[in-house]
Amino acid sequence: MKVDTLFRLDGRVALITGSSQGLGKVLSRGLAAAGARVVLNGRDQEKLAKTTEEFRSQGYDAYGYAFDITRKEETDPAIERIEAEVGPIEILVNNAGIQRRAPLHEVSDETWNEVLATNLTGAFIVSRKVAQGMIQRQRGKIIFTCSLMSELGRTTTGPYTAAKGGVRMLIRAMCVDWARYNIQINGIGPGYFITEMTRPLAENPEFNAWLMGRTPARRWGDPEELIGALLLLASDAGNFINGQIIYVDGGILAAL
Ligand code: GCO
Repeated sequence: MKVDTLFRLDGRVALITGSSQGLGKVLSRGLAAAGARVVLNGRDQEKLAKTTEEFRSQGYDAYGYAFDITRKEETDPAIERIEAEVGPIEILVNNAGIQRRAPLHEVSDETWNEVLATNLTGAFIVSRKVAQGMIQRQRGKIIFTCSLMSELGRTTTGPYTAAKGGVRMLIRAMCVDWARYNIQINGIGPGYFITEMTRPLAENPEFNAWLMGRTPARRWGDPEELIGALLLLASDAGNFINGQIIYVDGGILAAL
């Protein structure tokens, strides 16, 4: 048993959606450090180019493809271009997501549709296209960035909670349809990590006090603490793990 290479991803092409900033950028750096050829994605061309250049200056094999995962007419051709120009996608991380906080009775149709389109439907659109090649090659890894809201609600996060709950069951739906093709579909469930999405919460003393009491580890996570679970699911180490979510949350889901 060679455990020293079990978590390596040398030469494997990994597409990470929503990766020009936030958790997606950190996850991408973890995959690149394990040897993957990382394909970064975002809607903002300038921000994406800056992050891609940053990765390359750090010696990583990185590429940037700007497309909006909610628009099939952009996503399908972009994935075809990636597979033609970089190589077959062996690892897909469905990370792109948005958060819109408001009491549910004040949520507009537009906000609801925007959150569900990005956090759930967009991930399906990308996965369906990438899975076509994975099914042909009889191998692949699809990993979703889930959330504590895949399991529990928090006030003012209704659309996000509904979408992330849907992601939890989409993982299982893909598992039962695609595991037979040697495709492993799983999720990582981040607790609270300080990113562009959560910074307003981190800067709120009342929220911080609540979170420190609610988290058994009594602290925010460091985004790099997600890399271990990610590499387990993205590498051969996770070849018989399917339909699961690994929570990296400092114990929040273990506590009332
Ligand atoms: C919130 C946050 C959370 C985190 C994360 C927790 O408003 O409570 O945005 O949703 O982003 O998803 O797992």
